[in-house]
Amino acid sequence: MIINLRSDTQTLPTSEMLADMSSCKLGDDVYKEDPTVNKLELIAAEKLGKEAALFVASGTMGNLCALMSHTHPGEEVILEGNSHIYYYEVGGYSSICGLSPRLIFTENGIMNLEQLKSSLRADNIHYPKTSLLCIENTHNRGGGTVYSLELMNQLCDFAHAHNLKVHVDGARIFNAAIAQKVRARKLVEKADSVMFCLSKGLSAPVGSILAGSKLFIKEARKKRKMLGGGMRQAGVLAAAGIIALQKMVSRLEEDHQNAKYLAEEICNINGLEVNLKNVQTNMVYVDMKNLKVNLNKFLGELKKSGILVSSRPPTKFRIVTHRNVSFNDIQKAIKIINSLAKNFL
Ligand code: TLP
Repeated sequence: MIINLRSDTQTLPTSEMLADMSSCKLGDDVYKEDPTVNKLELIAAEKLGKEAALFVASGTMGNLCALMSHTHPGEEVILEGNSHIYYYEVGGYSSICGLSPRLIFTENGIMNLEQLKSSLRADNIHYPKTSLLCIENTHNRGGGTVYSLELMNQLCDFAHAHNLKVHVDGARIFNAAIAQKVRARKLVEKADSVMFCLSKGLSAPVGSILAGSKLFIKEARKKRKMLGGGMRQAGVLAAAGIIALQKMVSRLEEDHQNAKYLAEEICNINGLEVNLKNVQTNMVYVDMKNLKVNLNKFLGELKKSGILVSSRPPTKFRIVTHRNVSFNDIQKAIKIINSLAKNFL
């Protein structure tokens, strides 16, 4: 049996999702005539406390539409140095949006107000115009770390006082909300836009949401079309998204508990290290630098034993807990990781 801890993107749709996907009402969403997509967008906007929302094919497309709608080519966007937009989105901020990145490097993905302040340069003939700040909450490469409500508000207030817009890459915004027991809409209240994924811990098979003001979403809809993301009878996908939003949010807490348990147990395994401080949601980054084996070989052996994780070279791997991995699976995975690590001490 495979225990797939590679990512929460690996979740499969629930049977309720599959049933609704085959029975929902459909139309052409490019004409805004798909009632199921329209319903999902309404529910999503309400959940995020924004005027409007747009169903997009992926988190990457949602972020891209946001960047394109908030900025103009030649401008500068402030990003955390390990952010998904910078690191994993094929450089679309540059090649498609024509933006230059101003990076803030942090220890665990969480930038503070001082770092933001010192990254923002005074107006000068030599510099590009800085027009956007992106905040990733939770922060993936930071370890699934969380920006607190207080910090979100501070960063947004500062950005707005300096005429920047704020976009939240909230692929896992509900994990961030649940981890600090606040409502997601509160966390993004001051942001101009937010993207979140239906296809991660929330278990929908495909799709993300971009939310913001009516005017912003009108622009983003146009950009989505330009990118080839006008999806016609997309209600078949949106139907699963509705269940994801209505029924799958509160169970994320279980994933967080499993991640915490797993992290603590891995800390007791000789040769493996986890920075427990950064285990705040559903991710665990494990450092195997003290084992006498290279990362590829170790992950290959894990795979042979039925455990899938993500490689984070040079010496780390990432484990993500989710709905399709039970507590029982977690216990099995710990045993397998433990006995494998022993071979390389
Ligand atoms: N993250 C994926 C991989 O791309 C790394 C994962 O397995 O975690 N923002 C954040 C913070 C993300 O973690 C991801 C996906 C995205 C955006 C992009 O979403 P998709 O994959 O739907 O384009």
